[in-house]
Amino acid sequence: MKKRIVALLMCTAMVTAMMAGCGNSGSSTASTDSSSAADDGSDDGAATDGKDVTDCTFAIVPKSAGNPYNEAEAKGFQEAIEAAGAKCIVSYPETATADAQITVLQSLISQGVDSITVAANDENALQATLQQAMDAGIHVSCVDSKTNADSREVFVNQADTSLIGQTLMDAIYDITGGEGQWAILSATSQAANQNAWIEAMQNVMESDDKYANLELVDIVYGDDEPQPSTEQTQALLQNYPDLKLICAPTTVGINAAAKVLQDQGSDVKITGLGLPSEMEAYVGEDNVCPYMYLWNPIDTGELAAYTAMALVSGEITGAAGETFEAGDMENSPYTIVEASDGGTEVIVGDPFEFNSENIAEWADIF
Ligand code: RAM
Repeated sequence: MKKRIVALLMCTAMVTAMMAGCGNSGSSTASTDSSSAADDGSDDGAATDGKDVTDCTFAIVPKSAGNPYNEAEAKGFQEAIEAAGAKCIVSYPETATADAQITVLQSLISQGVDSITVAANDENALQATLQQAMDAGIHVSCVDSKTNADSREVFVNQADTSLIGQTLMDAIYDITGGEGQWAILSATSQAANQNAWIEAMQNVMESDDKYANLELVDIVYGDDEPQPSTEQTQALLQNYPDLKLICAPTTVGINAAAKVLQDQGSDVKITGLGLPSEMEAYVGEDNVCPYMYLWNPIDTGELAAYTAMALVSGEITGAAGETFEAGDMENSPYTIVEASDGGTEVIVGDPFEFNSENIAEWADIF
């Protein structure tokens, strides 16, 4: 996992390569103006290939505003797009709901952007709107939280879903000593990423007797908002006096829950996915959160930007097996692979453990 986002020196080379690829394609629409960038809709749903990215506008629609994770992701996206000489629009929906995202998506379609990257608040509810975008020649990809396979060209997945499930279950097993009651504090009930990780955790539990003495007593939803997450944590503590651990696979939830546990002097432990900058005060062997995991959200946004640019330039179509360069990113070149939902994805890297040894240095970064 990369520590610092350095100036994207490779960008110039990449843009040059993209422009060259565009010229070679024979179907270049390099003169497309960013203010009227959507094509005329004359193609049959497949987006148009071979644009010069420096003439194009790339939009990112995160899950919601006011969440530092989403802001870090958008920052990585914006920096890479602008370093390539293209235009970036960051459009936050008002709430972490599909309806709020549809409003934002409709506006981007009317503006005629060339590419939309969305962190979906619902796996299926955006389908009609995203289809409308693709029909208008706009490239559609996902980051962080995916839509179904029909509503995207490719998904930029922060880490392999099964690996996240296994990693979190290993942490739960280790911190509880392998037995006792535990609960999940998630984001919204519709969040595709959290739901996939929860399912992956449940699959791990069912796949091995090793986890037989761990009892998952409840899954509650704090809607990726601090106050509801706080209230849900308080309710868990009240409803399950024998609770040993809460796992929150959301940066908002883990932060809110850690504060409740620390304020109450509770013996219940927390782990999950958290931002080091928000969790520094709670992470450590004798603290409420012995250790937790995440990845670099800035890198995730950056790879989403390179993916969107490669789609727009015609370098990739989003098909499994395609490979593309992503500037100076650690694992570049990246290869698109089959996803378990029948679509495709590109994986940023592995989940990373944050503990008392490394939390301070990462807290300065995100
Ligand atoms: C929250 C959001 C985001 C997720 C992280 C781990 O910030 O739900 O989608 O990826 O947690």
